[in-house]
Amino acid sequence: MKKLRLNLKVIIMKNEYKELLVGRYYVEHVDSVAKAAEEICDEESVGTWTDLRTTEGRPHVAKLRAEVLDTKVFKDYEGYQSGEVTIGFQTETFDMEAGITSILSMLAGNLFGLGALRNIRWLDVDFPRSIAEYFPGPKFGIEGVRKIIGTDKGEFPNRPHIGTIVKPKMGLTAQEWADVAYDAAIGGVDFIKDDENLGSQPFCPIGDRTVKVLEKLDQAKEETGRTVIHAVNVTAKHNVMWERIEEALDNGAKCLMIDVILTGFQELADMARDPGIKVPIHVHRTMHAAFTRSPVHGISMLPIAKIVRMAGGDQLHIGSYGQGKMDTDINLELKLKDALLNPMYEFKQAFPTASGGLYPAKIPNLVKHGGNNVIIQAGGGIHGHPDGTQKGAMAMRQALDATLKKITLEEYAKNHVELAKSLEKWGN
Ligand code: CAP
Ligand code: MG
Repeated sequence: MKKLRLNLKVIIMKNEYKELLVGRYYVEHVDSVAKAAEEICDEESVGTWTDLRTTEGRPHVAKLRAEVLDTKVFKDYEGYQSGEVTIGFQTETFDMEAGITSILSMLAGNLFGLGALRNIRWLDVDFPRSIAEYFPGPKFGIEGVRKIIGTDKGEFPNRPHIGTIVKPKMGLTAQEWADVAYDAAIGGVDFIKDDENLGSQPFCPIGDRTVKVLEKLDQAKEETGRTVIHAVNVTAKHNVMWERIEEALDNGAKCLMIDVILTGFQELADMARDPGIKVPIHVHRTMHAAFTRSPVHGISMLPIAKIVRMAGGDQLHIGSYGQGKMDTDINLELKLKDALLNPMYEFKQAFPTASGGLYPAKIPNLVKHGGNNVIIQAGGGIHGHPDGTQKGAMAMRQALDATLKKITLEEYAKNHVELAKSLEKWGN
């Protein structure tokens, strides 16, 4: 697969020296919040734990020091102080040929391990244009994805999308997987994705799965007139991933999926920039909770969402607005939605995806918070329907229709048996 090389020289000349890349952190420091800020600046730019006699006074080095832009003290505890610090990193210190790795080595590098910081959590980031312009942003974005699927028109133009993850996660043969996908498509989903741990195991090789699913989705389209796309999970080690991308695309894949924490963000940026990839990229985030879940330490999903959009993810999992099977924080999820939808240079909007323990009764609340720009995904909530996948998908669509028509699910279920059975099984 041919990759585009950026003309770095041109971009660096446009880069204004004083533009800062801004990181915001929650800190707990054994001494003070002010010291935390200074220590982060030293460790992540031109200093270390002590003064440096030989090189310290050199002006071309000193001007690269990160700057403390703001500090806030929250509370003094026995033995530590908590607060928030805002740090400005000089854009000149980034090695942009190295890509996102260089950004992360500073904004999310050694600082997490500094001993005097009991806890530190990276809360937010703002990229100056000079950094953002190294990245492609989503190739399709919400608008592009809607055009492919056809939901820019219809009874409810630009409505939320319904998606499914074929379950069980693993074990089905490619044909069995495709048959389940067909049932879901006939039932009314817009989008079907591989589960994060389905790659190209011998029982369901990626090429075979791609072809068989495509055949069944083509058949569903002939029967219903509706386009449904399948996101093929290409996540793998570098060379294998690019082989799988090629294999999936050669077999007609209409969407690719990447687990971005596992592969690294730069792989996503390289995919989005690759002119040979002419399909949307669905971004799953498995393993994120290892560092996003603690409220005091690690990395919030907010910087991750901004990086994913900048790198070119068309769709990203952001949580399910305070419900579902995964740990959830509605206030954060609303910010994540904004990060994907609000203006960010010329980047297209990325589609917020809600997933994990969802079923029809969850839809009104998802639409209330997510509006039209939400992909509502259900695995168990579709394939676990008492009458199987097709009826499960119908129940999801009925719940969405009811919500858009402003009718309660209870009321709608009186004339929609699929929805009624789902409410009966999982409650309303
Ligand atoms: C959902 C899912 C997703 C989770 C991940 C799963 O399936 O496919 O991976 O949503 O969480 O395997 O659990 P169900 P998040 O619908 O059967 O729960 O979206 O928060 O990253
Ligand atoms: Mg999954």
